[in-house]
Amino acid sequence: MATLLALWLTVTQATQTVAVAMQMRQYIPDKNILYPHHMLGPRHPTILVQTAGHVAGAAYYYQRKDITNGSWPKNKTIHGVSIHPVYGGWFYMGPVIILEDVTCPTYGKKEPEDVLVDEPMKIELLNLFNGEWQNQKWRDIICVTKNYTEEYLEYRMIYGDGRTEWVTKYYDEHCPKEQERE
Ligand code: B12
Repeated sequence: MATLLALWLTVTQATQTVAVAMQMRQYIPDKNILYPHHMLGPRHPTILVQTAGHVAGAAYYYQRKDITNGSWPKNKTIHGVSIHPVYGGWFYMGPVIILEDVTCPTYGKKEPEDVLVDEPMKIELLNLFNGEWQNQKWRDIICVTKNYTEEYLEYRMIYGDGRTEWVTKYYDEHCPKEQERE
């Protein structure tokens, strides 16, 4: 029987994750690479990367249902957020790759590290992520040693078609043209 092993990639830059996924495409069928941005419908992504990160033991997924003393109105949606023990919130949750027919008997289950000491801190994280995520403070809920570059942050704050425009401009300004390379 086929054994499925989901690999979880945690890196600080989305470009690195995408580059890895692109290389893997030579060996792994497209259907086995699940991209986080791919949606089947509203609130229905192909892959729940935060849940995947939690069960893989990579980053703890903090959710409203874990809070006993929250004061949010019942009908208010509070989006959950994952925190990595080293990168805090400064990481991108990349594609999940399914490896078929791969077994790894030594690969045991790993619990994610709950890095927030008490419930008030967890409430603060959820409030920052839901109320004022633009100021990026949620990412610094614990002390981190690494974070995103200014350019990458700028890119993440753009939605839709603006991203292609931004990347084209960035490429034109930073990457040498063919004739300049010679
Ligand atoms: C749609 C989406 C949005 C939408 C809607 C917001 C939302 N959070 O739904 C919009 C465009 C507004 C958005 C904005 C942002 N987003 Co967004 N978004 C997503 C996306 C693509 C899907 C989220 C979703 O719809 N989930 C479906 C719901 C139903 O899942 P759920 O609430 O987790 O429920 C499941 C779990 O509870 C699970 N479950 C049940 N019981 C248990 C028990 C346990 C123990 C566990 C672990 C799980 C579990 O079952 C439920 C489903 O049945 C994800 C990527 C992804 N593929 O997951 C990124 C994602 C959540 N976003 C992310 C980010 C960073 C942002 C922004 C900050 C953007 C930015 N530029 O920086 C803002 C923040 C706004 C906000 N307050 O949420 C990151 C979060 C990273 C992190 N550290 O957690 C993700 C993971 C993207 C990524 N690849 O890194 N986002």
